[in-house]
Amino acid sequence: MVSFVQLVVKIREIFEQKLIDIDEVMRLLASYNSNMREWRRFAIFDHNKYTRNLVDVGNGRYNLMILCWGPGMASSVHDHTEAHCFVKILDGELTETKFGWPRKRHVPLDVSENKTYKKNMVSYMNDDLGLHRMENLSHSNGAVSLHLYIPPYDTCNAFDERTGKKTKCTVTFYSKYGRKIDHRGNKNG
Ligand code: CSS
Ligand code: FE2
Repeated sequence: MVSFVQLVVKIREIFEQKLIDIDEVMRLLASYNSNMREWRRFAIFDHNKYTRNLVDVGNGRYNLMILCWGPGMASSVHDHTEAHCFVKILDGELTETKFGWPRKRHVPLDVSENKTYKKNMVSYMNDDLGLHRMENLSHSNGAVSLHLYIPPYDTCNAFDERTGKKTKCTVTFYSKYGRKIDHRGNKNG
């Protein structure tokens, strides 16, 4: 069994290799049994919006962050700009809704899948699988998730669910390495 620190170190080791083995990363993330004491210094919540908290950038090939979702908070519908996206639930639950890419203008996006991830479960997403939204449907509990993006993910596109209209969004951090940064976190994504 790995600790959170060992997990971060093992992720660094995996990304010293050139090729990414998606199953290997999934297995590694799944092997971590979430322990709040180990990651809570990164888990900084905000009342207004879910937060992104940077944990590690490794050798520059990826970024690893903890997202904190208050009750009812959701991401936009977004793409992953050619990055692999792994999500491991550290606490609470998140529901993912997948959509197809917009086919025509001014038409609602098609929902392709809906799945709730519970503590310790791992999901994988990339642009070939379409778009998604992540949300914490709980009215009372927060959720905390660990996100690994390869390559590092700094811009993305958000989509209006009703019209398919696309807007650019930037990915910004609420804290880095456990320290809050002084501007307000992200707007979208
Ligand atoms: N992409 C979203 C979270 S769902 S993968 C974000 O970073 O805000
Ligand atoms: Fe995403």
